[in-house]
Amino acid sequence: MPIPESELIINRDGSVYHLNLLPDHISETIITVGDPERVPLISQHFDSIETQIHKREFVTHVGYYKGKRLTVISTGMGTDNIDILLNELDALVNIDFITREARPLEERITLRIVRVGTSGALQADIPVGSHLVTEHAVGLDSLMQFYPLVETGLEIEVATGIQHSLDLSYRPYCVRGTDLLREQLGQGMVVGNTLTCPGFYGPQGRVLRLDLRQSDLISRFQNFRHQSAEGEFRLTNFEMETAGYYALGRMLGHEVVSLNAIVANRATGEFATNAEATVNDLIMKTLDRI
Ligand code: R1P
Ligand code: URA
Repeated sequence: MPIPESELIINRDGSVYHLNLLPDHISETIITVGDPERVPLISQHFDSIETQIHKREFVTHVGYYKGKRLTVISTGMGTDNIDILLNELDALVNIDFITREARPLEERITLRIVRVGTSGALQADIPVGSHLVTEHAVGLDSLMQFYPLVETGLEIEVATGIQHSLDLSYRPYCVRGTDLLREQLGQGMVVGNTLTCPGFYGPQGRVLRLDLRQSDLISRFQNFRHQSAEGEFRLTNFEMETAGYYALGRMLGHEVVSLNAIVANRATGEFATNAEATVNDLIMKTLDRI
C-alpha cells in the first residue's frame, strides 16, 4: 500500500518535508549536531562541500572528508526533533518516493548516525572538558509513549527503577546503543549512561525563579543505582536527545552513537571555561574515526 501524501509529505521539488533533502543528497554516514552553527564548524574540515540546504533548524552540508562522503545535519533541541530527523532520514533511504512504498527488507539501508553534542555530567568523577560515549540512554521524554519499542529485561529493570526513584507517574524508556559504533568512535572516552530530559531547566533540576516539584531531583539522578549480572548501573550525564536517537535507531534498524562533550558538572557546579575547545576536540576525534 502506498503511504498517503498526508503521512509522507514530499515537497514539490521531491524533497522530504522538514529536512528539505532529496534521496540522493545524503550519505550513509551522518554526523548530527544540535546547534545549526556547529554544522560549518564540521564542514570547514571537508575537502569539498557538494550540497548546502537548510529549512528551520535543519541545516545540512554534504561533502567529502579525506575522500569519504559525509553528511552533517543540525537538529535543534529535543527528542521531538529527533522523531522528525530519524523518520525523514529513514524515509530518504528506505522508502521509494515514486511508489511511496517501503523498500523490501533485502534492500533496506542501514545508516550510521553519530550525534556530536554537549552534555552535563551528573557525577563528580566525570570532569568538565571530558568526552563521553553513551552506552545506555534513558528517556524521560514522552516520545516512546507512541511507539512499540522492545526493551530487554535489564533495560526495563533500569527504567522501572528510575521511575520509582524519581516518583514518576510513567515509566521512562531505556535503550542500550549498538556496540560497533560505540567501540569505533568512543575509544578512550568515558563510557556512560545518558539521561535524556524533556527540558534544560526544571527537567535537569536547574532552579532560576521556579522551584522544582522535587527539590532533590539532581541527587535522585546522581544516587540512582541498579545492580545486575553486568555490574552496577549509574546515570553519568544528561542532555536532551540521545534516548530518542537510540530508541528510533533500534526500531528503524540504523546504527547510532551519541558522543558528548561534557561542558557542565552538576556535582561540582562548574561550567566549562572553554566549551568550544571541548566541542572542537570532539569534532576532530569524530572526523578522524568515522
Ligand atoms: C542544551 O543546551 C542543548 O545542548 C545539548 C542538549 O542535548 C540540548 O540540545 O546538545 P547540543 O549541544 O547538541 O544541542
Ligand atoms: N546540555 C544539556 O542538556 N545540559 C547540560 O547541562 C549541558 C548541555
